[in-house]
Amino acid sequence: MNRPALEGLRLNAPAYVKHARLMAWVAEMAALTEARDVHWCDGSTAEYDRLCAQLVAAGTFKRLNPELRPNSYLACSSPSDVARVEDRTFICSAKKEDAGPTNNWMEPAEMRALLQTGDRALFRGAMKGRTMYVVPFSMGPLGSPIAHIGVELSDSPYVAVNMKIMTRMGRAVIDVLGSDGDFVPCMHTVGAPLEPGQKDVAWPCNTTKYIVHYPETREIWSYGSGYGGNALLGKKCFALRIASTMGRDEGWLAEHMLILGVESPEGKKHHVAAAFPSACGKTNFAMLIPPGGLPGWKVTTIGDDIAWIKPAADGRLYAINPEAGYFGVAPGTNEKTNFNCMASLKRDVIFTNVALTDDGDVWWEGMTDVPPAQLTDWQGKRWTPAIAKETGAKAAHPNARFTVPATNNPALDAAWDDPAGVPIDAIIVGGRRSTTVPLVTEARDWTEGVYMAATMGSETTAAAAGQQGVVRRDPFAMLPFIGYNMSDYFQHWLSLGAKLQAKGATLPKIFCVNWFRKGDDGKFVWPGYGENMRVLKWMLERVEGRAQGAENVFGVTPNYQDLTWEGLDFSAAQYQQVTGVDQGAWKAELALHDELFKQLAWHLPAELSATKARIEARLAG
Ligand code: SAT
Ligand code: MN
Repeated sequence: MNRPALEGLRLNAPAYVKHARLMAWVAEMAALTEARDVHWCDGSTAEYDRLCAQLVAAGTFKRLNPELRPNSYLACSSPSDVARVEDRTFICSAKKEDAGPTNNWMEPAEMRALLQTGDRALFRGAMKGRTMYVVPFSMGPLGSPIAHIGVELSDSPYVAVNMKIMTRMGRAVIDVLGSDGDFVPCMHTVGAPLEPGQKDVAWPCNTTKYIVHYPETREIWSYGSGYGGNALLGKKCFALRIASTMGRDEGWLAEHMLILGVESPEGKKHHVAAAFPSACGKTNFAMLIPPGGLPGWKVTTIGDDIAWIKPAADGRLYAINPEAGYFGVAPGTNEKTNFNCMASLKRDVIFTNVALTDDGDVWWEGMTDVPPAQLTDWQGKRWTPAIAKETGAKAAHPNARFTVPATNNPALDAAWDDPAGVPIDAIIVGGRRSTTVPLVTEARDWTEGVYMAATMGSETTAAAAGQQGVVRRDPFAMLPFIGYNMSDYFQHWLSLGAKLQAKGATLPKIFCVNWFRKGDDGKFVWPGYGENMRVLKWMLERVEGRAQGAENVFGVTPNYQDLTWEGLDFSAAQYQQVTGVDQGAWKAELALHDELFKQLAWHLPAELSATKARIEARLAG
């Protein structure tokens, strides 16, 4: 299509847009969705401020008291739209086995008919009465060889402003795309068309939801939700589901991992990546402040949620954080649990589903020991501690979130947006387990580490719709985020490790952690948060070959005296409670690994079954 023809469709493309394929796609999508008009986001602060003011006028945003929380807003969603919807998330590969048994799958043509091509396709007319925002974004430093570009088309201005914080977004991305650069098309609608004269609601969405990925053509189509990972398509949909398939094809890894830097008192710097499921403390671990008993140690943040890890010419694995902001869980965050996070949240924040105080600030469960005398809860109702006691009503939704630029973080690592990434020395995996899994175990080799990650279990949290607190297998914390067959993903990890080892490279050591063991009183035994530095220190000393540990059935765990205890009152008996390996519990655990391996039997790497057999033999002996 030439420019005059495109303009006929009121495409409104700025003169700096030179990409015919992009313009044609935008025109096609505007026609399909019958959007009222099209706005190309330039990513400027002026545009951000304008959109935020528009969201305030629409009732989606409340501007917070500028004296208490400058440049910050609160959005409260529909109570039906508060978390990722895993049962509505689909991987539509051509072949069902490529999506694998852990993903929902539908024949691509069938899904396209439903969303796009059929007479009653959901996207047809879905943006009536609304503006379609064109949101060009880069995952990773702009123009970096590791980065990839996406363009999200969305009828949600809430999405546009969140994407401004979470990614490198706007005109600069269009410039990098040039006239024919590659981009991942990300189509999003809240699925709430407006008829002429119809009044909008504060949080438009639809009870029907589809979060759809076509891995072969690298496309994302999301319908019906305006919340988090369902709608900010650069995050889980692109940077994990689509990127994991790119990584499989191109020899790299897209992982649900935080990345941190650790400097020892001697000034030696290491980098660690860690996979924990959603709402299991990735943001806290990435911003950890070492306790006073460990003077001279310093932790800095590279990323808090996603790592793209690629082998470099020297054979080592380098990681970048593809994001530019944090979309973290608010409840439980306070100056004791995460001081750096609270400092990051002092200004420039979009809060979603936290409570509003009477003086125009925010509050959530756990922010202060003493709650405010009264406030407005996330559903707009009056809330007092007495009401909460009586009805159990939460002031903030348990999956309430903040969106904040990474540059607000006082502990931001100097290399956080280095296009080359940082070399990874250790990889940690861990779930939320009240029992069974020890505080820390080091894998004896890469394969045993992959086994630990593959069989990891975790109790479910409020980050996803559905029942909470039930243990499920969550391999590599990627169960909801893997874009292809899980067994093939395990094989990809094993093959990549073998390939690098064959080149003589030193692979990162792999560790499995569990901060969440509970005592008979139902309380966490391990203090967690900053005290996790003690475990981190041991891991890095192991990397350097200077710390001791004891072999257990599936790896190496430190003895009590192998950790540093200065400044913490934690007895050997308590230590036994968080590290003990209970034979009966492990027999039951291995039965669950069995179940997982049965589910994943197709293409399951033989090395994993062999590792399991070795653990079973050790357990029996
Ligand atoms: O809503 S998100 O998917 O971005 C958050 C999470 O579940 O990790
Ligand atoms: Mn996450």
